[in-house]
Amino acid sequence: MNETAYIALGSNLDNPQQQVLSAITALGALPETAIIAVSPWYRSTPMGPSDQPDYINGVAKLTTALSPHTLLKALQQIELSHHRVRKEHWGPRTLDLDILLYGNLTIEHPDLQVPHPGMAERNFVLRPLADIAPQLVLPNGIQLAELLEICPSEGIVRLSSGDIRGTTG
Ligand code: A4P
Ligand code: MG
Repeated sequence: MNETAYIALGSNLDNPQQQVLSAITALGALPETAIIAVSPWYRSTPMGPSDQPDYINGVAKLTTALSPHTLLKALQQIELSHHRVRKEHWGPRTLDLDILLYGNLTIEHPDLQVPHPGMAERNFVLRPLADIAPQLVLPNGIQLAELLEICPSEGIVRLSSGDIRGTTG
């Protein structure tokens, strides 16, 4: 059966704009999976160590027949193919792909927590998610709009589609 999944994309190394666009292409090529929507892109100041470049962040909405763990493995393969090297926690990365939501499931597994535990405090996740799913309600019954209201709004700038395609930095 197909489920709706929301994936957060983030990059702050090696031409982040190119990284996230190429990740969208890779998501669209996953088996038994189709992209339903891609949010606008945002430039955001780093959460965590501040001695790293700004991030490009966005969210993709998928429909998929892959199980949550199969989807996670597929996302990790895409990260690897974008030369992701895991070093510092919250440190810079060429590509980070997190499963925000998978249907209405709550998953508490050592390798996979859904909804993504950090999403409620991250405006660079909530804002693009709300752009493509303004009415969304989390599995615990909380509305996305409520989370967005109480989440600090500083540090992020929405890019125009021209910005994301036209820059190289
Ligand atoms: N994992 C558990 N649940 C999930 C899930 N729902 N989706 C596990 C994806 N993975 C999930 O992730 C560590 C482990 O999380 C994986 O092995 C998987 O089994 P990781 O990407 O290898 O390691 P990490 O970088 O230490 O953690 P994580 O969670 O990706 O980092 P964060 O918390 O996402 O932070 N600032 C801005 N402005 N924008 C950003 O995008 N991103 C980070 C990374 C820091 N600062 C940022 C941004
Ligand atoms: Mg991750």
